[in-house]
Amino acid sequence: MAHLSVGYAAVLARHGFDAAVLHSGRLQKRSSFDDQYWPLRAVPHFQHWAPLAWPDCAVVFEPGRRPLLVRLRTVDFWEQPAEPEADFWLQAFDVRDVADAGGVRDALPSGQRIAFVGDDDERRVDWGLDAHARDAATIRALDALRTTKTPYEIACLAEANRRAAGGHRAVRDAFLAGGVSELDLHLTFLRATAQDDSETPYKNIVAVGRNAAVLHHIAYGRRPDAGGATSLLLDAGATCLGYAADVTRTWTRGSGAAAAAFGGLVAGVDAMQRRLCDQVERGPSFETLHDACHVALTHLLADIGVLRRGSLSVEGALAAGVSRAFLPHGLGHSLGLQVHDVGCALRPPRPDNPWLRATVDIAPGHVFTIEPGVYFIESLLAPLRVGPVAGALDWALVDALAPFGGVRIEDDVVVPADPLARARNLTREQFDDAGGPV
Ligand SMILES: [Mn+2]
Repeated sequence: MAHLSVGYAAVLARHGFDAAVLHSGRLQKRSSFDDQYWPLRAVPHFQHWAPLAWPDCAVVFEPGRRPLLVRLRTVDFWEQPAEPEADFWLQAFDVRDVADAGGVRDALPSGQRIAFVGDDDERRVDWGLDAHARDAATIRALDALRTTKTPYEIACLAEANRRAAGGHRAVRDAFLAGGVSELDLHLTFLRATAQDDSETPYKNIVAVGRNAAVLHHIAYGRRPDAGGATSLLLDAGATCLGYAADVTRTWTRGSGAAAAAFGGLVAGVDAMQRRLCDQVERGPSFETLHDACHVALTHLLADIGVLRRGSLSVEGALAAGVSRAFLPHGLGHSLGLQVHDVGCALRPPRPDNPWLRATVDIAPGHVFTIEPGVYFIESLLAPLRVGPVAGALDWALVDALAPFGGVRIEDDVVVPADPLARARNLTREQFDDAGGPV
């Protein structure tokens, strides 16, 4: 908290503010035709101070004073927000509980240059703050305070990974036993991690077989699988005090040549992913690592026979976009209070890396996901099938692997301060299971 106070004081001074008022967020209606609301997704800047997901609360920060937490505790016999999972952090605050929105406004400072930190402009107006209070440059500077994680934040991310790992183990076992639907597996994850669906850091991706080629497959199948050779891609996380784990594993099941070949692909992506995690070090830009991933993937495609040996050089395959047809998304992204965290994509990626979410020069304390994959997405493969390098690919093998959808392996890694040390892998230290044939 002292660290945060120093950072906020410097940003406010630089941008001409005397204080900051942070809004926890407002409940969003599920439909304007009804009076039901989504659970609150708190404003991450507010959560940076206070892991509290209650609507319309405020943190007031004034340099040199203890931060003030204004909690809106309405008397409501319909619902009450959940208690936070811990309350040790309250010691750092002066806390004022108020019973209505007017009470929140009365508790806020006035007559100073105040920065409003939140995404709800109506609330800014309600709270009597003028339009200058909402300043994009100030928000960007506050975002930058979240790029480098403190030991406390890394401990939260590690705990989130421990929780997610338990869910992955339970889902793996249920999938390998067979006879379950994607929805069953999703519910298995929620039960094993004691999370409600709205509490997971992002919607679980649970994709059996061909569905793994839909990168964000969340329309879960209801029918139990009929057994036989197939795959499961599970991208599912957990949180600790607002901090997210983002973890993906891919498992295969069953026998036969295609299952064995897909198992080999999973093992190959796993080995490549481990090497990429070991290359996470201070200095180069994240985009350099993303480029290295495409070189490694091109070699992997040749190793498993998708790219015919001797048909095309690595450079030729890269220039023809072969690896990009199998891996359209970025190698990873920054991780913290947001699953796609702030501060690491201040410059846009090169045009040939359109979906890359992190371009920053890698520095100690940054936390990234490393999540290479290989997918059989027909809309991306179709141009290759008829293009100038079509003959360099074994399309019979591609078509045999396509029913398995794809593979992604994703860990959360911390960039070490020591240039000779390996990056800390928060996921593997909890869960060293990458899938592969069983
Ligand atoms: Mn991710």
